[in-house]
Amino acid sequence: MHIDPREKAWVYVSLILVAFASAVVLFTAVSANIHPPSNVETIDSASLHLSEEFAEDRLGPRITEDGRVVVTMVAARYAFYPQRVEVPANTPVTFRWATPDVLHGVHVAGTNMNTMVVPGFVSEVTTEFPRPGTYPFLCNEYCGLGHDYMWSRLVVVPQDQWQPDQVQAGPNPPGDRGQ
Ligand SMILES: [Cu+2]
Repeated sequence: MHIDPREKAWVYVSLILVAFASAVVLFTAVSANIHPPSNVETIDSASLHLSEEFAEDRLGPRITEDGRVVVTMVAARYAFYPQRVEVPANTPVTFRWATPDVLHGVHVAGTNMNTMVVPGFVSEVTTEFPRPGTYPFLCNEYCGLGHDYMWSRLVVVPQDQWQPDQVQAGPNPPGDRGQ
């Protein structure tokens, strides 16, 4: 088979580009520990409202026993609950997400907080917000007719002004808090 020498040259160029891109992905994954969020944890979507962690009165930011900031949220058609969440700036914040209905995505515009929320699974992302301010949570997976209206607020406040909604007494998930 005859291949034009110039075409052959461009085949090599594109192969080199693919090899280079793969090498960069591999290098950052190994050296800087950069990975897509990959928390595999299952949950029964149909009974979220009865679960220890995702029941309505247990959503929102909390401080765990070992001092971490954890925000439990539900993505449902068509909002993120709670609809306003306050977190401290310059502090690692772990978001834990579940959905009772369909596939959603969560993106906090202007930050690197971004994950899919898949029915049957708990999504977990840990990130830090360097700049105080108000950011929208936006849904970036089409989830139905109200998808356009699916958003809520994240308020990043300076560390010394932040108060958790709840202080967790037990291990994660919170378990029975004496009720
Ligand atoms: Cu959605």
